Amino acid sequence: MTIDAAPKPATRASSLPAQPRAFSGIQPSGVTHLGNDLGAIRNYVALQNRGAAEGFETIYCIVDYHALTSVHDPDRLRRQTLEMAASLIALGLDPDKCMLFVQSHRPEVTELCWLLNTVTPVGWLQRTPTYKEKRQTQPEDVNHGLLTYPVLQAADIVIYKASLVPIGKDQAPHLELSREIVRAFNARYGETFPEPHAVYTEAPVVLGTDGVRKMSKSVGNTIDILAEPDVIRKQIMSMVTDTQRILRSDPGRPEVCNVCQMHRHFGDDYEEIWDGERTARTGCVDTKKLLAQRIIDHYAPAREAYRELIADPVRLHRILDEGAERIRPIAEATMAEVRERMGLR
Ligand code: AQP
Repeated sequence: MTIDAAPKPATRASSLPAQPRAFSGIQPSGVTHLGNDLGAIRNYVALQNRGAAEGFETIYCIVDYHALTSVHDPDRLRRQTLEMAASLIALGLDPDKCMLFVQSHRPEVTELCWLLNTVTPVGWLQRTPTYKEKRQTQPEDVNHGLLTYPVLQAADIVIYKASLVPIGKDQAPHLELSREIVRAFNARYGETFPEPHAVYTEAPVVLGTDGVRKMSKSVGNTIDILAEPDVIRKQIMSMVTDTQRILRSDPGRPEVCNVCQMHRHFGDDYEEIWDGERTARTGCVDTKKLLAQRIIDHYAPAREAYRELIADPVRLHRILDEGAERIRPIAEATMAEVRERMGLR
């Protein structure tokens, strides 16, 4: 686990929490892919366990308000929200150790988003890479939510005064913007929010099956870790490997082969596997088959847990409702303080 800079302890008599608090949000986007797990969810679980041992809080949120910028089918959004809750629990989140809830169940965050909008220059938002990308990928639907998306992210984090944010590297520009928004707010209204810091895994950017772009649903280059084994096998067998290795007898270059890179995360013997590639003892197909089997086996318990959880929506709703209730006091206290500081009360 890597923290991009040590969080500063609370200085003068501010209302910053004495202990660090961790927060992260994830979209209810239907598919949980390998990039989500290796890049972020593993750290959600690691921080949750550390927090439970060391006495700090960890808060995880399924960001359905954010999803509305792209998903406009209410039934789909509801279904995918439950699917994401089931996925996160199946992958190791424990509602007894962390607080897991749905963003829209704590609507105070939309008020805070509006208030933070008033300290955020519009130019900062127009420059964010995701906004520019979404303008390309959904040109018929460049809604205002896409522009203000990072402000809502900032509100998500700071309403809980979180200073540790486990994310993949693709989210770094958004987190930087959150830090700038925090600085702008604190400079205008006094020290209210801690500056959030990214927490990265050892795989902050996981490439997709094309071996070129970040693994991403919208690109369609994902490995869907909770899908049926046949689906996973097919996705992995379609992976692009070392493009210069044409013949089976050509030596491979594990350092540029995405399949070889993924082996790092599924077994201690990746150097042997790499050696087999370099000396052409093994071919790309062998290496892919092995990776597919390892990923299928690694996620088998999570797949089983997911099946059980998704078959019990009453339990999932209860967990999410309880999570939203548990964080209510933190959200309400922050909002009372912010309204006071801004002259609204
Ligand atoms: N490829 C990745 N490598 C490392 N981390 C990743 N994350 C996502 N893809 C990778 C991290 O997962 C967390 C959840 O991100 P999200 O809510 O943006 O999830 P997503 O919608 O599933 O990401 P996609 O697939 O990239 O979505 P689209 O295609 O809609 O843009 C974040 O911490 C993210 O960094």
